[in-house]
Formats: sequence, C-alpha cells, structure tokens
Amino acid sequence: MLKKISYMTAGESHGKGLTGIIEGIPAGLELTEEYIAIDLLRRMQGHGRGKRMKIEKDFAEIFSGVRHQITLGSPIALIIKNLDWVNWEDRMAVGKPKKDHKKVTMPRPGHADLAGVMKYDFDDIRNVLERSSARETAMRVAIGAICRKLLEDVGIQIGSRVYQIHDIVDTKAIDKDLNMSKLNSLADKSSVRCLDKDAEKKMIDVIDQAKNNGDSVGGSFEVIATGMPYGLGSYINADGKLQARISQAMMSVNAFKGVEVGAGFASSAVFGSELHDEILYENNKITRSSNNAGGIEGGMSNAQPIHVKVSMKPISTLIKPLRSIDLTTMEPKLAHKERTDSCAVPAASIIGESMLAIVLADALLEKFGGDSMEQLRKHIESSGKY
Ligand code: EPS
Repeated sequence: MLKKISYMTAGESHGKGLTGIIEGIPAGLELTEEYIAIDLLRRMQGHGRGKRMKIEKDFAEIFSGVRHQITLGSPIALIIKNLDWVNWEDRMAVGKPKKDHKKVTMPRPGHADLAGVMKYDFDDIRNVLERSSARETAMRVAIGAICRKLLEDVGIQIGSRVYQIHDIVDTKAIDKDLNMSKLNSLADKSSVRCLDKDAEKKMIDVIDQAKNNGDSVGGSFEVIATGMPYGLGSYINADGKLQARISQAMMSVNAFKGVEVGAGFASSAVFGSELHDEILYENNKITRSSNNAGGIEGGMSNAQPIHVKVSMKPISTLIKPLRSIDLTTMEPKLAHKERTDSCAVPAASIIGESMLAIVLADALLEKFGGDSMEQLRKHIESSGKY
C-alpha cells in the first residue's frame, strides 16, 4: 500500500545478517549511521528480552545511497550483521554443511512453523522459523529511522509508550501538550516504556512471573505523530485511506494482532455526540474539542495528532512448551523450544513507531512530492495547511 516509497528486507535470524533497501527517499536528507543506531538500540531494550539481545549490537551500515551524510535520491541499502552468526555458521551455511544438524520437527502453536512447512514442502521447521523470526524487525526499524529523519526535518515527530502488559494497565494519560521527543525520553527511561511508576513495577512483576513459569506475555502500546498537516491520505479510494495504510503496516508485524485508530473499539459504545471532535475556531486557527478520531477523518489526516493503538500477542516460543506433534511421526510431542524473550512489548512499541514513520513519510511524499528535500520543503511551505 506504499505509493512513493518501497522497501524490502532480507535475512535469516541466525544467518549472516539482515539487509534492506529503501527507495523513494528524496535527495538532500541529512542521514548518518549514528542516527539510525539510536532507534536500533531502543528496539533492543526492555524488561523481558532474552539472551540474544546481549549477543547483538545492532548497527546498520549504510551501503549505498548516501554520500557525505546526505542522501542521493538513489536506493539506500543497509546491512545489519548478526553477531550471533559465528555460533550458527555451519547450521545456517549457505553451502554444504560440514555435518548433519538435527531438524526441527515439532511446530510451535502460534508461530509460522506449521503453515510454513506445509506451504514450502519443508521437512525442517528451521527453514521457516529463521525468516519468520521477529529479528527481521531490526531492519524495519533501521528503514523506519530514515523515514523518521525525513518527517522530523519537516516538523512531524513520532513517539510512543506502552500502556498495557498482560493485565496490568498504565492509566496515566499522556499530557496533551507533551512533545514527542519528551514522551520518548520519559518512556525510554522505563524498562517497560510506560509512564506510571506503580504500573511499571507491576508490569515488571508480571513479566518475571511469566519468565519463571516458562511462559510469555503480550501487551499494548500507543503511537502518536504530531505536526501533521491536513490531507495526507485520501477519501477517494480504498487504497488511499490513511487508516488502512497504517493498519496494513502495523498488521504486517507477525505478533501484532489488533490496531485501533483514535477511540477505536470504544467508539462503538458511546453516542455520536460524545465521540465526534467538535470543530472550533480559536486564535485564528481551527481547533478541535477532542481527538477521538485519532487525527484521521475520511481517510485523511485532519491536522490533529495521529493516534494509533496496537496490541501484541504473547511470544509463541515457550520455555514450557504447549502440546504439538512430531511432523516426522505425527506422534504427540511438546512444541520446539528455541531461545526466546518472555516479553517484547517495549521493543514492539519502537517497531510501531517505525512502521508509522514509513507510512507517514510515504503519504507526505505522495501529497507534496519532490526529488529533493529542498523541493519537498518548498511544496509544503506553499501548499501545506495546518
Ligand atoms: C529477535 C531475535 C530472536 C528472538 C526474538 C526476536 O533471536 P533468537 O531466536 O536468536 O533468540 O530473540 O524472536 C522471537 C522470539 C520469535 O519468536 O521470533 C530480535 O532480534 O528481536
């Protein structure tokens, strides 16, 4: 559903690394590897992460498309090396392996394992799980960081926080006037990326409880974009609708199971008069009495902050596995165990920010266009309405 930007990632979780290419970023955007590294580091954090994150130091090397810290308008290629590769070289060898390796044959409920082996006629689930692993999201975050830089340079900021882990809810409201870099710096200080200290403690406890039981927990986070102009997206056709484009991007992450825009599901339980955001005119500016629409009306941004909530299921690799079968014998067996995280919701919120950045950068380029950042800025200055 992207219209101006296209991107692709490649790479197996325990292969040599992840590669990614993004095309459609205008020339003249200032970009450094260090800037991308900030979000990669944020994705690696969070209470409940497993041992893999202690092995890796995710860093995206820019391979092409940037010269002297400025984008060239050409495809930008990135490489994130897997430091864990040294431990998997033979098991994941591109060529003939030196020895036989035990096949993975007990599919994990909730993972891509069963449908994946059926689809590709594999007899080894490792051929599926390596690519379906959430490791791939490291490259999405690197690509998202490039889009975030473009948005930042034209005044659009993206922030997020976790508001629920398992059944623990952080009810502390985000201050209406809080800017997104402040929100991120507050959330980043917490190992669960929530705002309320009591909720934080309870969230940490519930993650520890899950971990001690060989279990996992999911949760929900919200992502907000400020500085939005009117009219990103469109009401004229299905594939132009901004909420559809955002939902598609969020739901393209395996573990994300639900997306709400603005008041979302709660909208169905209130009267129209309670829900809709009244239109006011104050200090020479159109304002709204609330933002239950989440910044999108009729498939277009309405100059209010974009507000999206996303839920993540508990990770499906369990240290205390669920029932499954051995696909070689069809005998009952417990599901495959693989090193895993007990909770990755804090990391998921960074992935959510990245997915929103990609969609908004794309919709911004669709509306305003330009081969260079200078042209884009001029187009926004001359026709952007806020
Ligand atoms: C992940 C890397 C993976 C997992 C996790 C996310 O590394 P490993 O499999 O070596 O531990 O930690 O992915 C899953 C739990 C999953 O089920 O896909 C990462 O880089 O985020």
